Amino acid sequence: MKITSARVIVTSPGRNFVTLKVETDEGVSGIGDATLNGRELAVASYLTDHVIPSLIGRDPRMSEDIWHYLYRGAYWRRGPVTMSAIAAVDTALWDIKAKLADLPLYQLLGGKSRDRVLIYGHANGADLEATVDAVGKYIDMGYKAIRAQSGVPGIEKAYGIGRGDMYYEPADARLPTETVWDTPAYLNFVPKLFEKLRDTYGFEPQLLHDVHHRLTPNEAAQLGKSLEPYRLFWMEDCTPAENQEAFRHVRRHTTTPLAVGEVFNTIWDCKQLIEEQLIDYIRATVVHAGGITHLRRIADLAALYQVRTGSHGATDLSPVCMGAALHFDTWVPNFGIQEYMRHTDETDAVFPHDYRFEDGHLIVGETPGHGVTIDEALAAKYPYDPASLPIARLRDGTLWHW
Ligand code: GCO
Ligand code: MG
Repeated sequence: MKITSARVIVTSPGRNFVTLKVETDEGVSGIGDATLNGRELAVASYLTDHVIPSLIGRDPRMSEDIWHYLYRGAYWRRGPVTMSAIAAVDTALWDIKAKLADLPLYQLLGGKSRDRVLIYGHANGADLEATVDAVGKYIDMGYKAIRAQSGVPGIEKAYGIGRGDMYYEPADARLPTETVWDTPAYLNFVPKLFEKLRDTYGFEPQLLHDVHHRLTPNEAAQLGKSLEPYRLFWMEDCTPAENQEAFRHVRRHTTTPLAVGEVFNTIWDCKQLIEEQLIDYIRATVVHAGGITHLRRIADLAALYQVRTGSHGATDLSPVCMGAALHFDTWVPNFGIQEYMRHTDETDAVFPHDYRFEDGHLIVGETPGHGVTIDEALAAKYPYDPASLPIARLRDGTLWHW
């Protein structure tokens, strides 16, 4: 059996997505997500110019060997562009493999470890009251776990208050929008938000919060401590994680659970965080961390240290990634939670899929493969629409972490 062709499909049904389609001489094809928000064409070129020519003629069932061929064979290892490209190939090959076996993908990983996948959605509001109302709406929709982000008095464009209620869109302009960040204003406000949320809704809903890398380790430790009475499910990306040792300080000072990893590409980015038990949840996901083959390595390492998974699932990860992630989540023994921001109707129409929302959970489909396809004729109607993620500066102009 051989790969006969592969191509990259760039489409923008509501937002940009990059998809790899792999075809074989047996008529079975598979697709993988390769979307890297704000850097889409870099991955498209990496695939088209460098990866696809080396795939033609290979046996698509040799997904492990192909993974290592693309990882080691490039000589230049790791990085978001390379690893998103490898992920797209890997996801497409698992899709093909499962179709050949006539099984839903989770069966090839080891079968179901659970019937349904706990998910969390994003409740956002321009101020405290609006955020409290937004959380209430998610509770009414059946959500069991909700991430709360709010506008902060004194900060004009706080992180997390994007366009759209049910989906989240931070890439808002051709060139990065400049936002201003004020750490003291934020640290004063966030505990008040969670106090109000617990007063209003009690302790049953699981509440999450994303700091989006904005704090120093000591500020993160302070915030974690001040949020302890409100028992968060997690505090996410509390400080940048390039220096994994930074989390020692945070960990030492707070029992608020820590989640990190949406920008990680490989097991090397999280090795120390996991081995020193500095985090509770690892947020690496299929598309940015080398596909199912590599995410499985990360999850297995994490399992040794009782770290659970909590994969990234913002709107900028396509339904193809979400479908593959749900097969992974349905299988992975040390599952924690899955982020789920919905897609627009236009996106859903371009990527028909068989997973479904029910009672605060997602249920994986039973279609052979990962259960997501692409309507290429429809995709062609939505040309690429360049958009960048914002940047953040401190009040004095210093470039900060967005
Ligand atoms: C999250 C993330 C996203 C990112 C986005 C960048 O937790 O969902 O922080 O909202 O900002 O995926 O493209
Ligand atoms: Mg995040």
